[in-house]
Amino acid sequence: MKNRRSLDRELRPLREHARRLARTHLRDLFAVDPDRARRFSVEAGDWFLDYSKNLIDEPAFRALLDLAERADVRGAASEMMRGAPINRTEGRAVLHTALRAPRDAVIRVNGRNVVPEVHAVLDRMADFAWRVRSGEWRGCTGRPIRNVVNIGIGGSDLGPAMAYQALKSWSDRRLRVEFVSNIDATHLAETLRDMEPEETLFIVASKTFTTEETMTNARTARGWLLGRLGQADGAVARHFVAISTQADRVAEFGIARENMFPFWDWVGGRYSLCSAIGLPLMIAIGPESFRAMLDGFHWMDRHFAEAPLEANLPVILGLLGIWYNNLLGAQTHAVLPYDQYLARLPAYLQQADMESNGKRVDRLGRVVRWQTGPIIWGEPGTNGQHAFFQLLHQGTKVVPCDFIGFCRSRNPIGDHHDRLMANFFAQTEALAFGRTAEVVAAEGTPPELVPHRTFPGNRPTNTLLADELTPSSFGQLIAAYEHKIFTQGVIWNVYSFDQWGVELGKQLARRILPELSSSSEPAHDASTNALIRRYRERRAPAVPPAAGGPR
Ligand code: G6Q
Repeated sequence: MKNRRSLDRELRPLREHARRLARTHLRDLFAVDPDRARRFSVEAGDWFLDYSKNLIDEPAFRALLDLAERADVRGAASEMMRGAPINRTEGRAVLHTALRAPRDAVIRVNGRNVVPEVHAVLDRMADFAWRVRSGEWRGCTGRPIRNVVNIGIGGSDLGPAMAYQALKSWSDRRLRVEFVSNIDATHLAETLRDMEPEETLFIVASKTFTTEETMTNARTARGWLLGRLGQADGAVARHFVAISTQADRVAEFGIARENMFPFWDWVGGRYSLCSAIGLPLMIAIGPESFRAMLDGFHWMDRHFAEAPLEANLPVILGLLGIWYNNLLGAQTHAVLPYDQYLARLPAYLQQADMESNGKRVDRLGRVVRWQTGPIIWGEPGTNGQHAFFQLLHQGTKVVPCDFIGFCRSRNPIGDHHDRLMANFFAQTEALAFGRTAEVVAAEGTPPELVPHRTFPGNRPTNTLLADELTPSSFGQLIAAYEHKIFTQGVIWNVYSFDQWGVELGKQLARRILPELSSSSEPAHDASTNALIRRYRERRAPAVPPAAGGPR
């Protein structure tokens, strides 16, 4: 990838467009161009993106495409997809696209084609998923598995947890699938509360197999299982499997090698859903639906690599994000899925986006003089409408939003879906066009209320619409966001695949942990010392997991 000099200079040609468009209104842009909705929309696979309700016009859009051209987004994508070590601060390739490549693809890391290994693991996962789903895989007392509990955090949790919820209507309802991530024992305790250990399978998902939260939860779960079954370590073989890159640490924990599903250091945590990290999802929805999801991801990978920039859905999403973030002063970006199944998508994208592009130095280590990743947030519609939409419509901040919806519901009951979608369309219309003071006054509104009831409009939105939420359309959507994030990282000239910013807090926590139960003076700043002392005075003694742990 090119180490470019300065984005500031590259943004110059766009600033004039931004100034011009900041003085216009979406109402005018639509009025002067009857073809606008068609001109600013694109179809990619199952997805239709209407981006006409953005504060852009043809010259501004062209200038954005030029920016992508100059940043060589296409070259950078091809470098990533052929296995170059683009994660330079960690010295690694970034190959989540290889996880969904077809069997006959050839993608080399250090000269070795990784595709056969990827498919060998997928086949093993499929075999295991089938055995659990069919009841062939049994617990140590001979009972079939009814509960699957994934223990992982961050990238080893958010992806499969979000996807499981998204594709729940494709899942085997006889299985209960849960995701435990928080080191707060409440998460594990509440999850295991009504579960029978004989029917419970734990999946310990950790790339490094050292993550404090995951290992603490895994040890407590093991204590719970062995304590409740009154058995020795043998039970672990029937009730624990692992997903990791670290075979030795997995073995040390007591999980047999044949019960470990590997992945590779060229898979970043937050990009790992398509790897063995997807095992709980595969068990839930079955190997066939999982493969359909991978095909969806792969379809979008090809589109990103091959479609011209002006018709490239992830590139367009990325450029629009740059437009607001770097030229029109937006600080945040809302993701608003109008589908309850996608309720966790905003949380998932928070990690994908903010951990990737929440960076303050460029690829040469210099502090950047431009804005990088935005704050991502959101909730499913229509819930958000009764909460924070007030600010979107009448607040003082620009919040570009992605509205994501489907033409058909997986639960076509009564007129729910039409009502949901009427709101979906109404919101982007209201945000774009608002309601002028004149119209509000003409409706007979008392003059003193007119300002309160006026909607300025001119608030930008993307509409992403697909026919139906399927494993494939879901895979396409997630891949589109991955590549949007990649596009932006290239333009901001930051390294999107490391996350050093999570380290300092972890180190300090390791130092503080022994201080919480010690009587010697804590050695921090005055505020932290006082808080630690206060906690010490009030803390309760711990209960050992096997004795009194969960339950
Ligand atoms: C993701 C991050 C981070 C990671 C978790 C879990 O990109 O690297 O969220 O996934 O810290 O790490 P382990 O899988 O190693 O437990």
